Amino acid sequence: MAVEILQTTPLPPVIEEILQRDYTVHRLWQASDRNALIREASGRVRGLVTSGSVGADRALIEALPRLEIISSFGVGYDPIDIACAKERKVIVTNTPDVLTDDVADIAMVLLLSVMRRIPQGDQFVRQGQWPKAKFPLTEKLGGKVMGIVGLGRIGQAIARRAEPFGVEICYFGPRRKNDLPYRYYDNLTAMAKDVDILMIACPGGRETEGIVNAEVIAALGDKGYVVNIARGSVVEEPALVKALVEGKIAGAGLDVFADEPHVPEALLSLENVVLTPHVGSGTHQTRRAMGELVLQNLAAHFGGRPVLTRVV
Ligand code: 8YV
Repeated sequence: MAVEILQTTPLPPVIEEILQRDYTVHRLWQASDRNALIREASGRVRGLVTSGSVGADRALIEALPRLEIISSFGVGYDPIDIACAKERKVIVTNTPDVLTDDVADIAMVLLLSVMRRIPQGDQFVRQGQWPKAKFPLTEKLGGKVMGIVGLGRIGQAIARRAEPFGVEICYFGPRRKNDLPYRYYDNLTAMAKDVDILMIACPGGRETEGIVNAEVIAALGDKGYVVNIARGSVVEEPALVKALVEGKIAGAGLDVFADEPHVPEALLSLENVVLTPHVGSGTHQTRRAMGELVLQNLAAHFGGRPVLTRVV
């Protein structure tokens, strides 16, 4: 008898194929009656496959009495109730490392796009304005100071990319990292005052909720840029939108939002923002690698071996 898995969200097709071949899979997002599906399968489901966007709340975890493992697609696990998983002795795994480079790439792309006004340049050419007018000058990246909020794997990968552009790096986080050569701040407002770019790369969740608040944004000032590739929850979004609308900061590159897939209406008409639909890890290669890790964690657990990338 194949192990029964509850799956909350689709995965890349090659991964789906293997999942369906090796397990009996209940596809929650396709169920016309979610609760009925959970009730019917709850006594048999031993694995939950979810993502860093969908997660698993207490109600779902508690509805599955035989649950042993939550294998999540994504590095962030903020929408998974970790406390509940611990109480229930459910293993939680995520997909770190394999997506670090792509997310760091998107961070640099967003930063350069907003500073160099790439979307506007593209429109300028397409709309036939080039023969008639000169494209306005933009902002140089080299020589700027970047303050990274959260110097974890992704933050460090961004630092490694930014340095060769001539960017000076400093960081804010819960603790100083003595093995890294960058200046540390234990106060986010103080760092925002000293930098040109606030690069948000920390985990989401309660500990970082709203830490980039109105005070931090004001400290960054009207020459400052915000880039967020982490979670919308880290930023007080209304304060950021207000600062952008009023020109209190220079611009923002945003891949994540408070209420995805909904983006604040006010941002849509602004010239000083570049918006992407949470695609940091969104390449064929990386999504496949993430999916493989989801499968490997499940296979390890149900094969009686330690999982590869355990959160708790
Ligand atoms: C994924 C992410 O797109 O890894 C994360 O935490 O936010 C992204 O890589 C997401 O988890 C999948 O929905």
